Amino acid sequence: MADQAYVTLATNDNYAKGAMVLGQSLKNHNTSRKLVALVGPNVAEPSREVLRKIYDEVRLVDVLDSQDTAHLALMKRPDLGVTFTKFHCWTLTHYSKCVFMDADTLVLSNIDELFDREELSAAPDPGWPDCFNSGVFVFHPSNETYGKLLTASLEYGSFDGGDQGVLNSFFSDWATADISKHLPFIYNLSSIAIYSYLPAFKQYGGDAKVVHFLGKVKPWNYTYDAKTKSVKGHSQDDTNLHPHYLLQWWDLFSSKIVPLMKTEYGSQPFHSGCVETEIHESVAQMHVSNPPPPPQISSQERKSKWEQGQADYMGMDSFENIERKLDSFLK
Ligand SMILES: [Mn+2]
Repeated sequence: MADQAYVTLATNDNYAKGAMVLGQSLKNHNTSRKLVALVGPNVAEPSREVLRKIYDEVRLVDVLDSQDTAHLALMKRPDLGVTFTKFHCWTLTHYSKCVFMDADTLVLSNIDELFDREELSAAPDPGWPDCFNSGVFVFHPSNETYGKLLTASLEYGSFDGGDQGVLNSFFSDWATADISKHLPFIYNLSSIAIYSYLPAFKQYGGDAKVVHFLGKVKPWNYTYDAKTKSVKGHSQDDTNLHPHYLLQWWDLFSSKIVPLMKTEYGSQPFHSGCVETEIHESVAQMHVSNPPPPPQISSQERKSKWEQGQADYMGMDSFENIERKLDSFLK
């Protein structure tokens, strides 16, 4: 087991928070594998120190500073910086097999059985199920594969601008060649899928093992009141994060991670996102007070917004409301 590891990537201090929660969630579920965090140069030293407390190995990946082909590749395709940083996971050749997990994922139960799978195993992407989602995948570190991935990036670019596009082009037979490389969806459950197929979520959601907070707004963009255990919305709420998983993320972050950050940051300020009602009463009040109610929209308008993927997930189209409606149909 010592030659197998979970690997994640944090490119800034926000994603570092995600990586901290992810690592802690893997530990809470007693993984027997090693934990590796790749960090970019923009992650502050106290954040790296917190990561070192949770992860067995924290590795700085500075593509700009590297003497390898990634540096050359980056000069030709500067837009693919984060992608090349992610591909560095293939250079961890002191491990025979690894599971990569995005920093915006959260583990809900032990998933060590993923190491029974081979490269490249991943779950379908909810938006285009013939593509795999690159938020969770099993791979074999290899400098040769790493080199080929960089070459492929330069040659063909990325059809979605990120690593998922490159990886799907590179492992192009994933959809058809070997069903054992299709991870069940419960290893990479994204909220967007919950809303697009709610009855399936009601049927299978309880088996979820990994939640992936896909989309622009991430758990760390919210604020959290630990006293009332409530998550407060983000003003530009185009989010589709499931409130139940969002709360789980914040519960872990506020109880296990924030204390570590307080120790490492010391007198240096850092953004925890936690609302401390007792200490800064007036400031806290501003954070917890609800935003003004949105103007009422017609059901036609609402329908077209929904169809454009702009559901009011925290309000009228909240999971609870949809569930209530669905229950009334199913009765
Ligand atoms: Mn992600």
